[in-house]
Amino acid sequence: MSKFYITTPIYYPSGNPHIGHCYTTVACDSIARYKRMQGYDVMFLTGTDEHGQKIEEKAKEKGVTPKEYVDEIVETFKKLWSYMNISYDRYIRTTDDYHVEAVQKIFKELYDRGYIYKGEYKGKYCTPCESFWTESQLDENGCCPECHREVKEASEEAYFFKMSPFADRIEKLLTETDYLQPKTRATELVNNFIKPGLEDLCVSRTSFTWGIPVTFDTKHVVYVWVDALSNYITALGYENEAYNDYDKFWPADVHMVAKDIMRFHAIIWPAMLMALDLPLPKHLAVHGWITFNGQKMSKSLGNVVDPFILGERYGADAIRYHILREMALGADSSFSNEIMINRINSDLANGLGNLVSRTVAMVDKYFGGTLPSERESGEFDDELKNAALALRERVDGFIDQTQINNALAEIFKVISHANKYIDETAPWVLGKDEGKRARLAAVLYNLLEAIRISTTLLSCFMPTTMPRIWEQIGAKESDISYENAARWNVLPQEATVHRGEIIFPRIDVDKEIDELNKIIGNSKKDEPKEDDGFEPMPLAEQITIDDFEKLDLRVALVKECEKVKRSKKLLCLQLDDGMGGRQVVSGISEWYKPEDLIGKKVIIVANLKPVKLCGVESNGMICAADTAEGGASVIFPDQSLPCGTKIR
Ligand code: ME8
Repeated sequence: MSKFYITTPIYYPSGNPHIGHCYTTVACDSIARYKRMQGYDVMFLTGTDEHGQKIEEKAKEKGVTPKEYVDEIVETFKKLWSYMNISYDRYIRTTDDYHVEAVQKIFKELYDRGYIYKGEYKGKYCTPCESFWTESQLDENGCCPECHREVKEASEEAYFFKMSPFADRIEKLLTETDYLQPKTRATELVNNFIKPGLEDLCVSRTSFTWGIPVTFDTKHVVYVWVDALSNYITALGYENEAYNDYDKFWPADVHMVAKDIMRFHAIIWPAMLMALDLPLPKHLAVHGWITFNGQKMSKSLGNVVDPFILGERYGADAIRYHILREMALGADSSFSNEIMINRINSDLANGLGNLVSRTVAMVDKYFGGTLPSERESGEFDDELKNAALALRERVDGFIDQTQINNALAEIFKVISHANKYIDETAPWVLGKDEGKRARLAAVLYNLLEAIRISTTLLSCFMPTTMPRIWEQIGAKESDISYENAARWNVLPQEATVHRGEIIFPRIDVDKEIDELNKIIGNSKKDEPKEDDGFEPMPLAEQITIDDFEKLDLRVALVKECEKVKRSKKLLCLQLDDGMGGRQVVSGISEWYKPEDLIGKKVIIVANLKPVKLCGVESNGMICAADTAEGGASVIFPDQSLPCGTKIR
């Protein structure tokens, strides 16, 4: 049997988990479930990263030991995963004895091989990120380039890991293989870290004790990232006796992480594995952040949405569905209660829920709950059947590329198709005509089959509610399988349904937002209110349609993006405009980082005369809205529009 190994990052138990942690975990869980359904022998690993100065300080503030501190939070993580129906196969804690021993052996091995040496570290240290930075890596305010908080001067005797011997291999890994998903991120890594010369990494600390001691020099503890990254192999039994799965599962098929920790997984982790002479993981899937009011949702920023509260109100599956559907690989996704509730209403209540309840109610009404075996096929049947039968292959493709939002979009296309089929075939008209009973039975049977296929695939993403639908459509356990998801006529000809409760009740948006705001403590609705004091700019002079026609607005994809040197305001973007590509310079650097834009489609004024800005040529302009605060908000069109699409 083929194997499949997928991992989430191991999370810092420095505060309770939030919806951002849920995204990676639910995404990995859905892929793990899908692979299991396909027949793979799956290992799905998650866990907690429990060492480091940050934890030591938090424990001190609370007056408990670091271990007591993490034990309590780890319980909350585990409770949340059980609540969200996360089917992990193994949970690693970096305080587990076997991991500690294995990391000590890994560190010693790297030392014995000559890749780790002793030196002195002087630099800028960011405590929340546990990262040392060089001067050139700091942001424009001299702060941490990752979290933008203050860094402090630090110096200590330390061990270093030689990175430079691996620079060429890592560059090739990022640019010539499909390790990185999406690959568009390779440029920023190569330009920011590899091209300037890979600096040796400081891999031990003496300024605190909550870490794994270096066995041959015990005043040092192992740098928390070396400790943490090793989890992906120690959890399989590498250099320890606790497990025996290394040979079977390594290399990993997918490490999934958000962009904030891409560098560690795209550069440092491969370098460690190369130094140990171990095979490299196959894919690193990097997703964006779930943002809240434009900022990354994070414990330290205090803008966390509590998944327990949301789950209790709408059910874990609705939350799973919403976050999976919203996040496109590579881009950020902004969290809004209002968008979530609207999506639950439109896709789950009106789309799927309605399809199931209408179908089951009609089988009940017209046939007393059991279909007769006579059938008469007719117009529209083949389209529905073909769409449902082609679905599995499409979903397979998107899962292999970790594009879960697209996989879900495909499933919901079939669900919409089935709802449209009800309108096209008008069963309520057939039901009035005794002579059309065989046709009516065929229509309802086709609907049951389309529901069976789509919910079978959907069950990997929404594992709790789908069995309730199967009960209603009378599907047996054996009807639900990967094989049967590409077969028709699986339900018995005389299918029997069982009417049940409404699976996804419609939510009253306004009432619910008010309730939520009371609970979560947001005083405002997500949308800015009309009386926010916003004054629109005076209207410009009138133009004719011919004037407007002179403007050529197009959709373009940001392939590469970097800051223009010597400028605080300018970004230089390489665009795919569907016409051979172009370079555009835009004054939005204060509000957007290159990684916020790479992989996204934007709207450009495509026929502007070229100009030079700070010596860099610009061929066009990125369209953005003026924000009330005097900033710019880039206009992102429908991301499925092809590059070069004209906008009128
Ligand atoms: O970085 N949106 O742990 P961490 C989307 N211990 N995903 C988010 C998110 C958000 N707002 N916030 C967190 C660490 N995540 C290290 C990892 S791995 C060897 C060590 C998710 O608790 C996302 O997957 O800060 C991100 O990569 C991870 O949580 C970081 O979690």
